[in-house]
Amino acid sequence: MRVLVTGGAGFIGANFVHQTVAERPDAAVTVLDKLTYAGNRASLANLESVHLVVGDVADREVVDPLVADADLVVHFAAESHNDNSLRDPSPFVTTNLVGTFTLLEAVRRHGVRYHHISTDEVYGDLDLDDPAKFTPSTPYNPSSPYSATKAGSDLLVRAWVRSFGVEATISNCSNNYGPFQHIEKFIPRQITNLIDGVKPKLYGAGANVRDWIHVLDHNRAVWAIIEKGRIGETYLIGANGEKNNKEVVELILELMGHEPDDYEHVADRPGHDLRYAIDATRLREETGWEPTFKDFRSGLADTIAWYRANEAWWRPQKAEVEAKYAAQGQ
Ligand code: NAD
Ligand code: TDX
Repeated sequence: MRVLVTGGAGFIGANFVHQTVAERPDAAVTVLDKLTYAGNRASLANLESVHLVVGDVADREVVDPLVADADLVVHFAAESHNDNSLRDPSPFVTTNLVGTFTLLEAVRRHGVRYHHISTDEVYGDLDLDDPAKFTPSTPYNPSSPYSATKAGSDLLVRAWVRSFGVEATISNCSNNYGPFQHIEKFIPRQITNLIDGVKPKLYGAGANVRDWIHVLDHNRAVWAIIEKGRIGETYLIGANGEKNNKEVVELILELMGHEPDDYEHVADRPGHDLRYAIDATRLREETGWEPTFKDFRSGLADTIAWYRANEAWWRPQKAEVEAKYAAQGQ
């Protein structure tokens, strides 16, 4: 099977490529990645069988021949960071909307199976004391330019299924953690701050809740949907991992040998979503998928060990990332 993975040099995509090469010897993997600030060639080191094409998913000339040569497209490429989308929404519109449109037109022309990677943020947020979780029928209500462009890309996929018969599935996953995550994101930012002797930075009071899932479990669910999912359907991926940000920072501090209150409160994110929570019943019932990382504490300990052992991978970006945050009081 020829698999085209877009965004395969980013966090989740690179893990997907490693898992696919290790577990599916019948898959020939090509990665299409623009290598933006978030893409890193080093995340695909030692994968000689993988063909990396450096290019833009919004560029029809690049996309068309690659899709024509594929049996399956798995679309991870995106501008993915909320804080960046508040500073400059422009690349979010181009990559997340025009990029998805360009891929959909190519899979339509060539009759190729397509899986669309999306996020729980398309549903907006939940109150802290609301017993509800997101389900596939929750109305879309995105808050940030990032989540609005992801929501728009999901709707394009649905329209291309209905109007043109494109064979597509969509998955909306909760917050991922694990190796190869860019250090602008919450968990790796705090781990690398502590390695540098800097206090973790908590937005606002730290009461916001995220539903954490290990990246390897996300990707296993993606393969389960590709193999067992129904065309045209949306599957929510989550592992019942709700924690507030303060609890996560306290756990990182404890696991790294510091006092649990040794962090700083910094300026909050404008429009900061309060809580995300996933009901993954459809995924579990239709595909039999179950998470394998059931203990957040040990998954986090492994992640901390990975960042300690792979300083050469993240060090070149640290000063620039922190300078951007400092400029906005974070
Ligand atoms: P990331 O920012 O780490 O990686 C994105 C990758 O896409 C990078 O390698 C980048 O170079 C590439 N890219 C960006 N613009 C491109 C373009 N125009 N053409 C080609 N390549 C381009 O992101 P991630 O955290 O790995 O997220 C991957 C996908 O998963 C995204 O679609 C995101 O919305 C979704 N998602 C992420 C999470 C999470 O917790 N990180 C949760 C749910 C869904
Ligand atoms: O330094 C920080 N301090 C802090 O308190 C940072 C960077 C973040 N935060 C808070 C903001 C959020 O409540 O931590 C939480 C997680 O922040 P991010 O890692 O930026 O993730 P989030 O905004 O929740 O979005 C993530 O999950 C959904 C991914 O980045 C998205 O790509 C995905 O769609």
